[in-house]
Amino acid sequence: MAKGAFITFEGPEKSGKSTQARLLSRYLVNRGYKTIFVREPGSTKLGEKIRKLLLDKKNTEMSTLTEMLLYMAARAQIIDEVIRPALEKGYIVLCDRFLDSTIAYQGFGCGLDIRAIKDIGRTVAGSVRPELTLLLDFWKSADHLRNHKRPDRIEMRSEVFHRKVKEGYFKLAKQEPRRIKIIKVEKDLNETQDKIRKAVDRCLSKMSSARKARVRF
Ligand code: T5A
Repeated sequence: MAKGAFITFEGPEKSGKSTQARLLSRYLVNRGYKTIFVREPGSTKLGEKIRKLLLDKKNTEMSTLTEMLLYMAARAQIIDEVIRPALEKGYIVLCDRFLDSTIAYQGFGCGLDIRAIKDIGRTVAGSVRPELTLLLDFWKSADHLRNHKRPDRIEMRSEVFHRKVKEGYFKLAKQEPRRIKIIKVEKDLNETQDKIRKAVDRCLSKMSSARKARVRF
C-alpha cells in the first residue's frame, strides 16, 4: 500500500468499540498489514492530559464550547503526531472515535452549531479523512451508563442527551452511507467482528483497485 487507510469506530459508550478494534487490528496484522490502533481523546502525551480534563466529573463548570475545543485540540495533536505520519508510511490506522463523535456529542447532543464544528474539524484534520467509519449500533440507557463502576463526565449526562447523540449518529450515517457503515452489535463478539471484517475487506479492496487504476492511468 503506497498510502495507508484510515478507519474509525463510532457509537455509544460501552458498545465494544475498542474490543472490536483490537480484534480487527490482530486480523489485519496477521494478513500482513502494518496497523496501529489509537483512541480519541488521547494516545499522545498531551492528548491524555486533555482526556483527563474532559472526562473528570469534577469539572462541572466546563462550557460546551470549551469542551468541543478541547476535543478538537486533542485531535489536532494526535493527527500531527501519530495519524498523518502513520498514514504516510502506509499504515492502516484504526481510531476509536474521531470528528463524527464531536458532531454527534457536542453538535447534536449539546446543541453547538454543526456547521461551525465541521469548519473547525476541516482545519484540524485537513486531508485526513476516514475511508471507512464503523458505527456500532448498541445503545444502553443513560441509567446503565451512570450506574457502572466509574461513570465519567459525559456518561453522567441525561437520557435526552444520549438520545440526541444517537439520532445525530443515524443522521450522519444517512448523509454519508458510503463511508459510514452501521454495524449491529450481536451478543456473540465474533459475529460482530465478522461483519466488521467484511466491511473492512471490501473497503481495502476498493482502495487497492482504485490505486492500481490510478497507476495504470
Ligand atoms: N466524546 C469523544 C465526545 O463527547 N466528543 C468527542 O469528540 C470525542 C472524541 C470518551 C468520551 O468522550 C466523548 C464520548 C465518550 O463519552 P471513553 O472512555 O473513551 O470516553 O469512551 P468510549 O469511547 O465510549 O469507550 P468505552 O471504553 O467506554 O467503550 P467501548 O470502547 O465502546 O467498549 P469496550 O470495548 O471498552 O467494551 C466495554 C465493555 O463491554 C465488554 C468489554 O469486555 C468491556 O468490558 N464487551 C462485551 N460484552 C459482551 N458482549 C460483547 N459483544 C462485548 N463487547 C465488549
